[in-house]
Amino acid sequence: MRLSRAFLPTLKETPAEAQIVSHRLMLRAGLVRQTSAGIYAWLPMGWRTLQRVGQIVREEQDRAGAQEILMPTIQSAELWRQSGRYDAYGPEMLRLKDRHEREMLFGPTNEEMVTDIFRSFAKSYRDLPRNLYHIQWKFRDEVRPRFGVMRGREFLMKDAYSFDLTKEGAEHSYRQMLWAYLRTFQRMGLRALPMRADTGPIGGNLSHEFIILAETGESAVFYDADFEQIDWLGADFAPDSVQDMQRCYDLATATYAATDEMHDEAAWARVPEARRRQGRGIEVGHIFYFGTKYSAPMGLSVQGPDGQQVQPEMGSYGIGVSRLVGAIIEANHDEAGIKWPDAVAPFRAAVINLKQGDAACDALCDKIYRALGDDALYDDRAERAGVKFADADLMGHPWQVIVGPRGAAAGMVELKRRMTGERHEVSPEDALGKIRG
Ligand code: 5CA
Repeated sequence: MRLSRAFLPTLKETPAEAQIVSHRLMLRAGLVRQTSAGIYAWLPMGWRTLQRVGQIVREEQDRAGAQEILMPTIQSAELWRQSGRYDAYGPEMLRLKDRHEREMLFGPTNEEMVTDIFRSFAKSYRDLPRNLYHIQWKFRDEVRPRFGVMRGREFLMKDAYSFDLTKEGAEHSYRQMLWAYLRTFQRMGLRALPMRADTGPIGGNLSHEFIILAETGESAVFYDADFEQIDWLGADFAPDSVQDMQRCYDLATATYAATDEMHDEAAWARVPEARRRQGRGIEVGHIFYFGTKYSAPMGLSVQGPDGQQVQPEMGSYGIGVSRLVGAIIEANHDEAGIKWPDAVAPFRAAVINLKQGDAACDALCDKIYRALGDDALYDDRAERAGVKFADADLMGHPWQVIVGPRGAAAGMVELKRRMTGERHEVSPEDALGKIRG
């Protein structure tokens, strides 16, 4: 994309309403625009990143055997009456009426709807196990929407739902998702720690939150320092092995790590004092095992191998896709702006033309830009070099290809790595090779 024609509205001033750095940078770099309290429009730069984050989530869900569907945002109150949650949910639920005065709601989560869909098709134990997921907008009328997309009212969530014949089967599904989550966050350049968590309005008695340690995080956490050192997906973990999935789960449960709601003083006292860590974190994912909490009241049952009807054991697994964009920035920035990890960057590289109108500079920039195609943002504006550098640093492209008249005459460019600040003079071919990885 050519910057001179792009819709990438950056701000010079720091917006006063933004309290945390990721929110400030998302507004300044033109990723989002607030349209109502806790509701955001995603502008080209933000939308590209949101899609990349969503795509990594999708690939890892598919790899773990979950199947993608798309359920609607609007649901009928009737379904929620069947589970008993319509009245229990409270003012966080946005309730609506259609023209026939039928009660509807904007979905805050989809346990009821997916159970309804599944019960209309699943008849026998051969229809199990299954895991269905979607990536869809949710609405929760949060009391205090804040920190931009971190705690929004409308937000994008990946939610998966597993159906198993037995408790053991359900526990296996839970471990598969725990493993998939560790992979998902690692691919985004994040270190997310699975911590024992409260189940809240989703219910059940087994649950882990995936926490990225950050001072600005909304969750208070307690953990054994050893927990941070675990190489979750280290070289000795074979991908997709059942034993390793179990080991990963055992690691997550053996070492003390809990959110404040689940904090257990007695267990905490057994952690050697020097290893006790107390901090804050951002919850980017949350997984639940809740047995028959929805299948029982909603009448979902299948015929078991012995001919008896069985109520499937269920779990649900959420990832805050839009929250992750904020969390990634919170973990990767400096005073100048965002430092996108390669896997989620809106553009892999900025091509910075230091002398627009200089024949050699224009020709070399065009060549590099054409070679990179959609991966590059070409700064072809008639702006000063300082402005271009500042914008590239703010927007955080992993690579900057800087083309000036002296280099262009010698057929060389400068290549800057945003994450480390390293700069090297290289040939255009070498630059392209590095950027393409
Ligand atoms: N049905 C379950 C799992 S699918 C569920 O809804 N879980 S949840 O309530 O924990 O939400 C899942 C994830 O969505 C959270 O871990 C968090 O990352 C994200 N999330 C929750 N509320 C918000 C919000 N107000 N703004 C942004 N992201 C949110």
